[in-house]
Amino acid sequence: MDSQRIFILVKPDGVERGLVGEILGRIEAKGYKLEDLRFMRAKEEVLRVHYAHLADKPFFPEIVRYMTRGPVVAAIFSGANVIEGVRALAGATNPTQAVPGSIRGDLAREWGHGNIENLIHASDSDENAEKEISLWFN
Ligand code: DGI
Repeated sequence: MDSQRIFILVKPDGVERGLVGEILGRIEAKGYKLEDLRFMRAKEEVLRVHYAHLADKPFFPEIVRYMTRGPVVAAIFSGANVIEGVRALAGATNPTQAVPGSIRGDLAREWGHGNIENLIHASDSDENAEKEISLWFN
């Protein structure tokens, strides 16, 4: 893959904890190119499309509460195999299981209230990256 794009979000916990620079910095330091950046509030109707694969899960209302409780930072990065690379930087969904060295492994943990707060969203395929870019950057 010559060049590819990925959509990422620094979630509300990342903004609250002052980790925006650290998270974007790790992706930049790896060598990926920042293409666009926006500070915003996530809208519930956008989250319903973004997380359509989770919309019927019992924890979906918690995700909406979490993702709308404060601002997020949306960004687009590009580079060869950027999706695989950024997802490796992000680490596993559950921050307890995310390996040290990854963003979630180094900077996130479980808080004991059931909801997973894991600092960053990163697209998992070319198709989803392009869909998410049009959804969030319309
Ligand atoms: O690609 P990821 O963001 O790592 O994971 P995903 O798209 O499967 O899940 C999106 C978000 O939904 C994730 O960051 C946290 C939440 N989530 C996923 N699976 C679970 C979950 N939350 C709870 N409480 N339980 C789950 O099993």
